[in-house]
Amino acid sequence: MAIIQFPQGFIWGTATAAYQIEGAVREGGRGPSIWDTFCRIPGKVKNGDNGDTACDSYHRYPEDIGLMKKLGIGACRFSIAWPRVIPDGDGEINPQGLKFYRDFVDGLLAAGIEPFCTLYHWDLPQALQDKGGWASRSTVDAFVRYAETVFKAFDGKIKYWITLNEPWCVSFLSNYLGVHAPGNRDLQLAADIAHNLLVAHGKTVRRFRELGVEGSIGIAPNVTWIEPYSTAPEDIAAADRERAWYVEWFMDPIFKGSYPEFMADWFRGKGATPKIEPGDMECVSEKIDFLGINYYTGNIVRHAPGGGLFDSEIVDAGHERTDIGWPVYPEGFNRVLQFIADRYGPVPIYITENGACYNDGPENGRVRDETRIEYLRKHLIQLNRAIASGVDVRGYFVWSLLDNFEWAEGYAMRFGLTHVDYRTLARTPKDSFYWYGSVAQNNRFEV
Ligand code: JJW
Repeated sequence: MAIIQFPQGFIWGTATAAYQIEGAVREGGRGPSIWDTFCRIPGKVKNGDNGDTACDSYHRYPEDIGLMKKLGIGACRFSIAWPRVIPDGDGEINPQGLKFYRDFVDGLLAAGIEPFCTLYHWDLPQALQDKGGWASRSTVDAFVRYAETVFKAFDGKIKYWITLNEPWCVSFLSNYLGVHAPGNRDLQLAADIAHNLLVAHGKTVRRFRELGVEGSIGIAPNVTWIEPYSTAPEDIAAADRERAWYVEWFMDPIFKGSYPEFMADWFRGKGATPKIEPGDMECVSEKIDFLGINYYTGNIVRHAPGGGLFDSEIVDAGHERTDIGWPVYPEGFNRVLQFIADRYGPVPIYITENGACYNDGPENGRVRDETRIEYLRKHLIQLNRAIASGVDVRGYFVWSLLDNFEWAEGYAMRFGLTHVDYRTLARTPKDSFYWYGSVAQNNRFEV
């Protein structure tokens, strides 16, 4: 038996997001978000599901904090719903919204759990979408004002801040591929939104510094590892283009102050160059204290003239797949971390999401999700290798504490360490909950 040991002080946590777990969408003064709207467009979300109730964590958060205590984790990544704090996005501050999150954060702190707060996890106030959404610079300014409101309300209580979750999903998945809210299909719009999101991120980091807020701030992009199908130059180039769309398109501006040249050429060729204003790139590249990384899967890609966006196609390499259909590719975890460390230097990293969709349910009160334990075990082995090689990873958050609303997949896809019965809202820790709790409490595990 071998021991996989993590560094002293390594932070273990779980992650959730407001729209996916809270419910209570018309309580406490909350305003509507783009996901409330999107869920009501027929065909957009599996089974016509929506976040109206979700896991009812708005009312049941003390029980959820109890689950975190039972796990023995040191940190909780959660998100604040902008429409709860400023219901129309840029108008009056809603004191009930701030109170809800103050009670939640105080509960975490009383339980000895460090809050990691995501400011934006996809639930844009609908009123701002009605005025152009992220395509409009006025939304950028409204976001900075919302962030400042929350910084001031939680200064000294919340010391880890994430500006944006997965800007690729917010821009391209939601406004080019049309899979997520608001469901547009326009490459120029998506490129402009991707740019404005980066500007909003940079301006928020600047405001955080100007206010002298205690703690550290970062961003949490999603990354998919892309491997070339062969050593043929055209396959390597195709894989580079695919990976750049997920990784470099967002990280180069933050760490290098410019877009990756060959991708900028590609967007120019598509007539979708983002509108960059003077000073934008200096703002976007405002130094961050840490980089969040959301990793789930990897793909094998080869050159395919006319295929996809980049004359490429995904090759089915026979990897096992989770129940949502994503390949299980643990080696990609180590490789993408090496790639990021090599390209961007020694930035502190937190794995802000890693987890798997397996839809096991309870049998006689127990959920035997061995496949999730295997997924986590394999990925933590790869993470340990990345750390041993010098990548400065300081913490790891499983997606997710609870089964929850998985966006366009609705409640059909389960990522939780805890099973949620959506009829009764009863929580049942799965076998993976106990396995991960042991890892978190011992900072190591056996293989
Ligand atoms: C890509 C679907 C066609 C979430 C995607 C769909 C079709 C080309 C998990 N991360 O719920 C990526 N998640 O809220 C944040 N990460 O394309 C948290 N990425 O593409 C989790 C979904 C995702 C995706 C979902």
